[in-house]
Amino acid sequence: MNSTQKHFRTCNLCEAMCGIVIEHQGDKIVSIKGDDDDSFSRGHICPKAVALGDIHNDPDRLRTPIRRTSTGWESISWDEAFDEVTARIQEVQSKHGRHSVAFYQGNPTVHNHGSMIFGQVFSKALRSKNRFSATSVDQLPHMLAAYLMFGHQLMMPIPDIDRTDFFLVLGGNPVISNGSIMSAPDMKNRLKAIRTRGGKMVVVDPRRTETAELADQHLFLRPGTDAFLLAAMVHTLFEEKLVRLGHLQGFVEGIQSLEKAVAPFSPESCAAVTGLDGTTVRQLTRDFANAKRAVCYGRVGLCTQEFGGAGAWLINVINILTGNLDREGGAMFTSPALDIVGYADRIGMRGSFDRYRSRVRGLPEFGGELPVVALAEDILQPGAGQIRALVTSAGNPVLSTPNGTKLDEALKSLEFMVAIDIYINETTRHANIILPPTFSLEHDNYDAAFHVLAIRNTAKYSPALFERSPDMRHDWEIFSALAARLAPANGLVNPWIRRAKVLLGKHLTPTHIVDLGIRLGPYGAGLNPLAQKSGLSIKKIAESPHGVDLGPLRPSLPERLNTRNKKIPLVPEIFSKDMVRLDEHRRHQPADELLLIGRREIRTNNSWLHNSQRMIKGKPRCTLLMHPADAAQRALEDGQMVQVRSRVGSVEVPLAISDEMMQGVVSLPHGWGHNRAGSRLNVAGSVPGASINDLTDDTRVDALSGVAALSGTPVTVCAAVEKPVAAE
Ligand SMILES: Nc1nc2c(c(=O)[nH]1)N[C@H]1C(S)=C(S)[C@@H](COP(=O)(O)OP(=O)(O)OC[C@H]3O[C@@H](n4cnc5c(=O)[nH]c(N)nc54)[C@H](O)[C@@H]3O)O[C@H]1N2
Ligand SMILES: Nc1nc2c(c(=O)[nH]1)N[C@H]1C(S)=C(S)[C@@H](COP(=O)(O)OP(=O)(O)OC[C@H]3O[C@@H](n4cnc5c(=O)[nH]c(N)nc54)[C@H](O)[C@@H]3O)O[C@H]1N2
Ligand code: SF4
Ligand SMILES: [Mo]
Repeated sequence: MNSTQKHFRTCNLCEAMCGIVIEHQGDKIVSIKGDDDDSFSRGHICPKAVALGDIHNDPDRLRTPIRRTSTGWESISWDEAFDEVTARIQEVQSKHGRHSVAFYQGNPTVHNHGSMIFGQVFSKALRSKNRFSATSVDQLPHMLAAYLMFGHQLMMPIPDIDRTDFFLVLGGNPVISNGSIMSAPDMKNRLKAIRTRGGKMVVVDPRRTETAELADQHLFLRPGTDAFLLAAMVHTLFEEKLVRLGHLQGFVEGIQSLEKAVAPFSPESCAAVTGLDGTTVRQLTRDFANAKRAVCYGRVGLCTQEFGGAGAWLINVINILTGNLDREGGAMFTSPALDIVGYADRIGMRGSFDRYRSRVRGLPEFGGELPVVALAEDILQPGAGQIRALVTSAGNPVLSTPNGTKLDEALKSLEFMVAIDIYINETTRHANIILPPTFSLEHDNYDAAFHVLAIRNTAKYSPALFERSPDMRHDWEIFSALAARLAPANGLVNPWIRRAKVLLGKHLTPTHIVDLGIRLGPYGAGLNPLAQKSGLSIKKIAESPHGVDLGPLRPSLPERLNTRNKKIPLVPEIFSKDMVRLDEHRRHQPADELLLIGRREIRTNNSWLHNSQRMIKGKPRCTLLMHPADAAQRALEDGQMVQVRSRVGSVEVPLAISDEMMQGVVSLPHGWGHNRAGSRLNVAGSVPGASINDLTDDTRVDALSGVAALSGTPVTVCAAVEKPVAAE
């Protein structure tokens, strides 16, 4: 019998980067626990970590490429799969043009340095402008604000929660999500520590969340109105002379235009829209401005709304006007070992906006991608430039993007679809071919994205735990194989491709590329072989299996700014224009409907952990939360099945009555709805739940940024109609 061995690595399921220790006997996992010696997580994990083992061993996980036939799926070889995929893509591109093949990348891409780097290589080889990703149902507004204000889409300021005295949270629930765009393990204790050291936390959310329960103050806000609250706060900062730029004084531009832009938004004039009275908003603003070190932070609930772009911009504005940007305990920038931001000039990843638009609705491009709310219509509506084929990778847009039913229909009409995924799920079941990559424990890991978005400067490298079987391929190898086949046919006109081709020809892995980046980064010794011992490299980082701590975040402005004049424009033009739209919106009378918002739950990870029994056991969690008064008004009882209906569809779910909801607002988690025929998710299918995105509306969008407006979807709720029992 094999002896038990210990393997240390980072859990790559969410953004928190917890250190884990996996005890195993040969290829059998004995346990997955928190690594007490990890420099960042100090032993903390959440209940999801064990799902790494469950997915690894899941009999439903695909291990060879499969092709759909009239009688079901058949296994095929990698070469056959690559050749067929390339031939079909080329056929569609030559018939209908390059842009007729679209590409969608989902969330796990960012948790895998291989797919992050080589997904780009593939995308360049495809040469289609119809690129989409989960960004446009997520953090797009923050990236847009970062691009326009700081000159780089990834310069999203990170709340320095370990040192702040005042943490203002809008539309985030870090106690459950474990934090997003503020990577740090053990979020709950870090938040508790703010109060222990005499600081304050205020949560603004239409639901009294698990995070709100830990806060000093929780404010119920009408969904979709954060931009009004924030504009009113900025208005108050000016009116009550609370603006203190401090150390930012010399490099902030446009303060007068800002004052003008927020002039119409007194707290009193916004009260009817937000549901928060003027006195409360003024006091909140004073508390924030007078705190020694404060930071304002907004996440998914703030981003995915009709004024998501304005909301993300105003958060930066508040941190700047109170002198809290780029200072300890405020909103700071990382100095990561792999400094993607610092290389901006060299690799040209600064960002871009509105260089072209989506075909049917004319929604703006951001960072080379179009908003995913446009995907279904761009497939369905005939005409020049129509999308006729799709490549998906690490995504499940049928469950994760608004009006999933419409996208589901659209996918059926494609001439060809290929999915790079480990499961046959609600989206990939439409593919002609599925290419399954290795899963987490079979490849090495360096969190190229999340070290850039963390609350401390840290670096950690995890080697693969298990050797993949020879007939498996990593995500990056799949992308690389497809790119190598596609690029020559697509003319190789793009210099990127030429460079990529050189890379592909050699045995250059994504880890080599990361290593090179680290050596050339702020802690590296460059390429001088004699100096290698003194600087960071993957090898050096790997010598510390519990991670390398590079210290707390440090002030870095104005040097780190990527704007041309090294100044921060407080009011980029598109935002001042958007304030006019915001002002007009105020005159819209709120309809007498319930407003639907989302939620996350500790044992979920978007749509894809439900095939682990341990993640779904217990009482049903896909329930509609409703305030007692709203339930009484509709004569609804706790636990009964209700029908929720929106403009685009309806679902049936059990009702859970709770005063944690704001009156007039209901909440349903996302990522459920595993009842669509043809998926192969046996465990998930046993507790399917319903998909909130069969209710969210693809026509609801932030017209400025193109992010989906998921928050505040108008719905009606009534008792579900008993289905008549079919006659024998
Ligand atoms: N209503 C509503 N909708 C939402 C949200 C919400 O709050 N409310 N949240 C949004 C957010 S923030 C996000 S990020 C999106 C997520 O949206 P998506 O990324 O589209 O969906 P996921 O559920 O994360 O699907 C991930 C897919 O990747 C596969 N996968 C897992 N690991 C790997 C891997 O290593 N390689 C490959 N190739 N595949 C892998 C899984 O099997 C699964 O099919 O959902 C969004 N949708
Ligand atoms: N357990 C678990 N953890 C996860 C994930 C998961 O699916 N499950 N997903 C991961 C991903 S991809 C991401 S992006 C992060 C997201 O991380 P978070 O943003 O922290 O997660 P959410 O729980 O979606 O928090 C959104 C909050 O916004 C509130 N809200 C909704 N509408 C509004 C509004 O209009 N205004 C305001 N102020 N609040 C509103 C909701 O009630 C909710 O509490 O979580 C990550 N971590
Ligand atoms: S908090 Fe995130 S990184 Fe930590 S164990 Fe849970 S899923 Fe993994
Ligand atoms: Mo996300």
